[in-house]
Amino acid sequence: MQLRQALPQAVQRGETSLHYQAKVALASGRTCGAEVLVRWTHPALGMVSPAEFIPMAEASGDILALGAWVLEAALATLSRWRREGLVDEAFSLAVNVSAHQLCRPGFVAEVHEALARYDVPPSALEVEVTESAVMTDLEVATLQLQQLADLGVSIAIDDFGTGHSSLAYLRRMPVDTIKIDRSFLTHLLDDAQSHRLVESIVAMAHGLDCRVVAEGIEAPAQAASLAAMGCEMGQGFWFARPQPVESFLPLLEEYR
Ligand code: G
Ligand code: G
Ligand code: NA
Ligand code: MN
Repeated sequence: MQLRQALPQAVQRGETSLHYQAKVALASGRTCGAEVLVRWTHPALGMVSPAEFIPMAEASGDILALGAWVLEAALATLSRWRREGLVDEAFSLAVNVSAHQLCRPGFVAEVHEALARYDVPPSALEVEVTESAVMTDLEVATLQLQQLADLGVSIAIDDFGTGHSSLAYLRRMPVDTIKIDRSFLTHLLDDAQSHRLVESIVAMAHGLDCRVVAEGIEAPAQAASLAAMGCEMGQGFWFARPQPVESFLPLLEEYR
């Protein structure tokens, strides 16, 4: 209850911050982007997990203000990194967008306006939506994603393979990237069926002209196995944990 009451003010009080997790090209080992993950440091309770407060914010509608802040803060950061030459033209930041945000009229215009204001090319922004967010209102979601894609923003399907969705929608949507959920990696190395399942997801994604990101890579052998399948990118504790900007930047230098 305490959390739910404090949530609407969290952003205004400056209690929210962003963490960054590297996305690594598996063939070269280079960091080619990052996912932005929001954090909330409650004055009394300390760091609250987004797994706890995101569903809360989605239920209360606070996700709209929170999501707008995340987008704003992410673009401000990316704009600065680009100006300071810390990242190259191809570096992209991925922002998680919930169903509520995606389906709100005006969302695309907001994104467009913010990109222009921060002088960030649309291709440097990726929007991550889960299968379930897309299925909440397939028609509106498809329309909005198409408009984002028309701007030049990249679209990624997050937690792929875990939602209740029809594969048919994938073909009709402007999806650039499929992110294989980390649960698929648990037995990648010790179970032949798991291996074949991930291989099939990669092949299917490629069949739809999508790039593949594997989430939750915790061991180098997993990275090698995925690279051998042709999976383009990886994300996970083996490469880097989600971390605040101060510790993320040196890591960027190191991998570049
Ligand atoms: O950050 P962590 O790694 O604990 O993330 C937990 C969950 O919170 C993930 O499912 C992630 O997608 C979600 N999440 C993190 N940041 C954001 C955000 O800015 N917006 C939305 N909608 N979800 C987020
Ligand atoms: O739902 P989404 O994929 O956006 O969630 C990202 C979540 O996954 C964050 O909570 C992040 O901390 C977590 N995460 C990122 N890399 C790894 C990893 O290698 N292993 C595990 N167990 N969790 C990870
Ligand atoms: Na995500
Ligand atoms: Mn994910």
